[in-house]
Order: sequence, then C-alpha cells, then structure tokens
Amino acid sequence: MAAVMDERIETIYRQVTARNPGEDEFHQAVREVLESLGPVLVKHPEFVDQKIIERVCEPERQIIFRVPWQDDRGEVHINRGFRVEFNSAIGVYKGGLRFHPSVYLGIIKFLGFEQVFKNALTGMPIGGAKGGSDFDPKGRSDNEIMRFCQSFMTELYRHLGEYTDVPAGDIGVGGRELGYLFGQYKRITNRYESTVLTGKGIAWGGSLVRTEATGYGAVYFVREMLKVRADSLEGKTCVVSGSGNVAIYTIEKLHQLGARVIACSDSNGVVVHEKGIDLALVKQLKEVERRRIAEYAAHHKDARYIPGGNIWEVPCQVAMPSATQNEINGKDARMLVRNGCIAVGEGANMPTTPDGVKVFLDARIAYGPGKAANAGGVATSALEMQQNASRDSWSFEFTERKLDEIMTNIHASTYETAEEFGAPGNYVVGANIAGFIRVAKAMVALGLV
Ligand code: NDP
Ligand code: 2IT
Repeated sequence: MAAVMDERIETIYRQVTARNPGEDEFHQAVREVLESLGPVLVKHPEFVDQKIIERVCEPERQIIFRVPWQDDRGEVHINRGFRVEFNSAIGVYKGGLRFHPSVYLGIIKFLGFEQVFKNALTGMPIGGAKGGSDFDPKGRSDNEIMRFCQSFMTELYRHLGEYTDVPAGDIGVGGRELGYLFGQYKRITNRYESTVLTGKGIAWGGSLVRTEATGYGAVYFVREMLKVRADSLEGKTCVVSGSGNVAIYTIEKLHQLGARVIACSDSNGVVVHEKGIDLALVKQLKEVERRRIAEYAAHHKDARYIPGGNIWEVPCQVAMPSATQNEINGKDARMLVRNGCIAVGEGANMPTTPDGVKVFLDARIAYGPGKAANAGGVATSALEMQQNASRDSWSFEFTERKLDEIMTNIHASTYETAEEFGAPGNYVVGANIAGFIRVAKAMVALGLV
C-alpha cells in the first residue's frame, strides 16, 4: 500500500479521525480507501472542488436507538440498535444487519463505509448502509431471538422502505432473524412489503442463491484471480475461517471446483481434517442444530479440534477468511506466505489488518480484498430486489449464472482499474478506485446534497 498519502488526503484523514474519536475500525477502513485515491484526484479535479472525499466520509444519516426486550426468565435487557445510512448517490441504502456483542458505532460505520464502494463495484443501483446491535444471540432461545428482533424492528421500521433503505443479514442475522424482523414490520405497517428486506426465505419473497451467494461469489473471485495467473482451484489445499453462512458456502463451492478444504473454525477453536472438511456435517451442526464447531471432531476420528487455535498456522495454498474483521494480522500473513499460500480471497469484511495486507501485496500473491471478493452477497440481494420488483422468481441455475457473471465483471473491472492507475495486480487499489469513481461521479451529478 502507498506509504505516503497525498498531503490533501492526509489532511482529510486527520479531520475524519478527530471528528470520529475512538472509532478505530472506521478509521482503518477510511485510511485504506483514502490511501488509494491520490491518483484519482489528479485525473478528476472536480472531485476536489466538490469535496467528494470529505462528503463520502460523512454518513448521510446515523440512527441510534434503544432496544429493550425480556428474556425467558422475565429479566429485562437493554441493547443498542444502529442503522448508519452512509451514501445514497447511486441507489437506496443497502447493507446488512449485524448482531454481535462487539458491535458499536465504529464497527457499523466501518461496515457502512466499505459497503458504499462494494455496492458500487457490483454495477447495480444500490447505495451503502449497515446496521445492527450489540445484542449477543449466543445461547439465546428461539423465543428470545424473536422478541429481540420484534423490539429492534419496532424502531427500525420507520426508517425502511423499498425506495429508502433495504437491510439484509450479516453476522448473527440469517434467515431466522430476517423472518422475525419481517413479521414485525408487516404487523406494524399492515403492508406485505417484503421489498424492504433481502435474504428472505424462499416462501416469502426470497431469491434462490442468496444464502449461497457470498461464499460462492468469493470463490468465483479467487477462480478469476488464479485464471489471470494461468492457474486454477483444481487440487488446491484451502483453509476457510469461520463456520457460518459465508464459510459454509465458500467451502461448498471450493469443493465443487475441485479444491480441498482442510480447516474451518469458530471463535472458540479450529477443526483440521486433512481428508477434507465434511460439509454435510458442518451444515447439520451449524445450520440445523446451532452447535459449536468443536463437536465436529466427535464425528470424525481422523479430525483434530484445536481449542483456541490459530487457523492461519495450518499450511494451505488458498486462504479464505470468512469470519470477522482483523482476523489476519501481519504475523499470520507472513506465516501464510511462508507456508506457500498463493491466494487470499476475503469473504469477511476487512479481515486483514493493514500490516497483513502489506505482507500479501509485497509478496505479490493473489489478494482479493473483501469489498470486491465478497460483493456476491449484496449483488444477489440486488437480484432479489429485481425479482421482487417484477414479481418474478428465477431458477437456481439462472440466478447463479448471473452471480458468476457479476463476480467475473468485478474481477475484470478491479484488475483493469489497477492497471490503469499504475498498480498492476493490486486489487486493493483497483477496488477502491473503481468503486470510488462510480460513487463520486454520481455525487457530482446530483449536486451539493
Ligand atoms: P455468521 O454469523 O453466519 O458466521 C460468523 C462466523 O464467524 C462464525 O463462525 C463465528 O464464530 C465467526 N466469528 C464471528 N465473529 C467472530 C469474532 N469476533 N472472532 C472470531 N470468530 C468470529 O456470519 P456470516 O457468515 O454472514 O459473516 C461472516 C463475515 O462475512 C462477516 O465479516 C460479514 O460481515 C461478512 N459478509 C457477510 C455477508 C453475508 O451475506 N452474510 C456478505 C458479505 C460479507 P462464533 O459462532 O464463534 O461467533
Ligand atoms: O457485508 C455485506 O455485503 C452483507 N452483509 C450483505 C448486505 C446485503 O444487503 O445483502
């Protein structure tokens, strides 16, 4: 990554950090984008005149609200809810909801900021937003999850709309939660507007392939990066962190394309299974029974569970971080490269720390940053919106083909943009610039709003 930021951009960055104190992840995400933008300002002085960078760093609207709910024993709990509507220059606010105890404004803002450029890369008409709560769903009963979702939506509903803001899932929010959220939205508004959410169940307006989309898309992106290097996923040894939605469908597509995934994880530990991860078992444990990945080893005598283990110590050729932010640091990145890793595709958002990113770029391995590599999820959300708008539903094959095309296009545009701006092979620069330019041009066209 460029060691020196353009002086003008450095000043903007300092203003952003001063204005948003204590929001480390937001600062990190902003810095990473801003570091790429120097050459863009040279080509587009109108972006300087219109203060596009300053504007793009300030969310259009930030909503913070109280979420009171009662657990099964009758105890009252108070959580905090967020929706940060970051940018609507190219379309309605779009982005997921995260329920995790680590959530605070800085996390939601980093995710919303990333989402702006990611959504732009898809080529679809979607602006950027993110929301969520510091609610911890772990160990909660179905009824507790339902009551929490109902309380959360009781405030959030007034901010949503097919032409305003359309959330989806993220960590801790999947099909079950979206169902409860929509149930409450429908009850309050007396309108069957399933167009206000994506990632919906197939029975109530959802799209086939949305569940698989982020993982499948990330693997397509890696496939494309390897293709440029006259290589393929066939026979590659892979590790995939996490064991949630993105991890599961990353593993599925890697296996379909002839690779072998030998490790996955959760926040408690790592499972290593040299023969290849038994995905049917992971799905049963995680999607059906909602258990911990530790239980995997009880079903396979030749698998190892390492409590508190570091998945990046498992030698692999392809690494796909699919859990959370900053899960790969500089040391992990060096270990991956030393152990022969040739490609990293980020299913998670900002999973690699800045020093880790530098290691990958310096080593010139194929490194696909999250805002490009994991855009398949939100792109398929946009496909779901298209189907809802035309009251149509497409087949699995047709929708998957569209997802594949979108990911192939994102790869091509980030690759070409990196070349055009003098950083061949650097998908960080390619993604940041391609995403930014699309949003910036729209912002100029819409005037000072
Ligand atoms: P899930 O809730 O389905 O799964 C999350 C997985 O990551 C779990 O295995 C979880 O383990 C692990 N994890 C979460 N937080 C931490 C943490 N702080 N430390 C260690 N492990 C952690 O979420 P998703 O699969 O949907 O999301 C995974 C990543 O992908 C996130 O970064 C998300 O922003 C990103 N993403 C998701 C998209 C989607 O469509 N769902 C789209 C694009 C990106 P545990 O159970 O122990 O918490
Ligand atoms: O980070 C992401 O792109 C998501 N969680 C998906 C957002 C969406 O609106 O589908």
